[in-house]
Amino acid sequence: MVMDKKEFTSISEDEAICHMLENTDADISTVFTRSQTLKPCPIGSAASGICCKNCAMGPCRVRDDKTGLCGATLSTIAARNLARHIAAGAAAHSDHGRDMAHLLALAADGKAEGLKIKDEPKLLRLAADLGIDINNKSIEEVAKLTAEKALSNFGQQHGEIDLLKRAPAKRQDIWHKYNVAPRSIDREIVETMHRTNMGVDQDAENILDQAVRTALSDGWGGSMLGTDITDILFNTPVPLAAKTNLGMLKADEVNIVIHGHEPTLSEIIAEISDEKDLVEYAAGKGAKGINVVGICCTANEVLMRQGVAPIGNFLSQEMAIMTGAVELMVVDIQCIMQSLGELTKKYHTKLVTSSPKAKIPGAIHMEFKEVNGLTLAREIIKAAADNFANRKTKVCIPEVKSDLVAGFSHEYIRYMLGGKFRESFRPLNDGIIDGRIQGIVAIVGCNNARITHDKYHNYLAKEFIKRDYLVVQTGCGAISTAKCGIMTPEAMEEAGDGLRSICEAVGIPPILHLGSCVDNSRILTIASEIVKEGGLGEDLSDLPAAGIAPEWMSEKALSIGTYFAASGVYVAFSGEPIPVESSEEVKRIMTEGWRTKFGGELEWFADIDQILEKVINVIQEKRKALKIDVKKERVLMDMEARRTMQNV
Ligand code: BF8
Repeated sequence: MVMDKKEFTSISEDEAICHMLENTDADISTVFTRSQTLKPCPIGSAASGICCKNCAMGPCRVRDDKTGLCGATLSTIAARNLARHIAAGAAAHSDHGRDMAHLLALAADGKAEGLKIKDEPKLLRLAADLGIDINNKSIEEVAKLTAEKALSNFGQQHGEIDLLKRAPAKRQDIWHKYNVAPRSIDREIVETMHRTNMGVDQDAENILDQAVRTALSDGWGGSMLGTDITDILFNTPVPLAAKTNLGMLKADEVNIVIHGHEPTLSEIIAEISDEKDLVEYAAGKGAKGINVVGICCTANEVLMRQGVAPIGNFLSQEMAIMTGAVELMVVDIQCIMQSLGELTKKYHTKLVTSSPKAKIPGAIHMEFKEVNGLTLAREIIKAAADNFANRKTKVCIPEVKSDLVAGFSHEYIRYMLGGKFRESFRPLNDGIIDGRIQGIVAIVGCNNARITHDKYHNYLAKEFIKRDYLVVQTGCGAISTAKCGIMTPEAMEEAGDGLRSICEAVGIPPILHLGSCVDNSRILTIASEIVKEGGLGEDLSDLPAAGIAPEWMSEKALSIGTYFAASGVYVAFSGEPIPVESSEEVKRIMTEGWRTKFGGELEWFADIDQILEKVINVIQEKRKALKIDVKKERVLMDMEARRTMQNV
């Protein structure tokens, strides 16, 4: 489909994407062209009703006061469908977390080629939180026990997942009071699938309570374990400078794109890509070097620890191939468009799948196993170099790139605020209490081809920092604002005076990149630490903080939004279709109902300015409740007056 040039800026805010669309043959199909011709199915909207396809008497499309053949009401169906989405999202994050725990066990046994434990203090902290006795044990023994305990959090039949204990005591009481504390990760996902099977749980609120329990098993379970273990094996991030966007591809080097979500193979590829023998191998094929770059959350993982350039987020993946400069794209799991298989046939790019869980027609499968990581990484790099001479088309790399600073973990935030000997969240709490920081807003999640690419992420981030809200980001949202050039300390120029004063003092950007989507668990940890630091209430629901997923598309985002709401945080989602639009009862349960029970809620908006206004109101109400809503003027010491007084 041929698009009008004027349309490009309404398709993406990213100049590099517009450049690619403008310079691509009209017969190339992309997610952007397909979004023009394939309209979303209206089922699910208030006017069209909702669809239940959980048994073969249907699918039943239910509207108004009608029911399905079995009598299922609109609210039951809406709650069931949402619960299944949440279970799928929680499964995706958690299965990734499980693989990290498995990897830790193998690394402890010396059976994970190319891997060893890099962050021992973090391992000891996780071991303590999992209740492991570390006395008289080697680091490998502790790692083995930690991995085993982490794995038991997935499959145990009794008790509850261990890391719930990281939440403030009051929050844990709320989860116990409403019986939503997850017993284990797999059990909650299985039970959600059971309860939403035909003729089982028919009470919308009860179904959504189970959805909450499942989402909590993701945020405080699978994702949190995934983040911690990734830090243990590959290092806890510290701030680093890097660059982003398609302009980071190099015309005269072998370009390898790592894409997906699992960090393991990609971390090894990035780490060894500058080894002499590999660089010489590439030189022998006519290339000046080996350039490893990333897309989506694999990119975020290796950016956070090695400074590898993210050349784009979810909607950039096809564009990277279309530059004609990518020798090889290696993908693992999640958010990988099937269109890549067909698209790579038109270019010289080799598409390599590496996970046994995700094969793609048209791709070469080179399977990653923990025992072959290093060997496979070498083979992949050499396969890319072998392909350098096969570039078919004229290379078209947009000259678009931006600087960024990433790599903020909760450990580093404590350190940067208090220094090595007095690390603490105190200065952050004080900044919030005295009003220099009005609140913390997490702007996270995907891109969605139904919304102008990156537009809402960038708009909201700029509007919030202007008003003195500290913005924290993960996932594709983080890559969006990085590409926009506002994830640098210099972006403090765009921040309000209060936030700017803190950014200046600490030397940080007003927007903090906290990592991949699994790393949303870092936000839970940071929020818990802020509460424990004192002065901002006793529970996560007291904090002047909120979460937004302005361009969401993945089921994983629904799980994230739900675990934040169930942790006491106000969450806003934008975009259409809204999955529960047709049921007023379900929308009420997720707003008023969850607010009453959990102190947080998940609300849907079609309009981005409504989100901005609502989030500001919610945070200002929290400030009022904490009695910190009056902005205190900071009085600077008058040294001359002080000297005069001392002389009197
Ligand atoms: O896990 S933000 S599009 S890449 S789902 Fe996917 Fe969404 Fe991007 Fe990372 Ni998260």
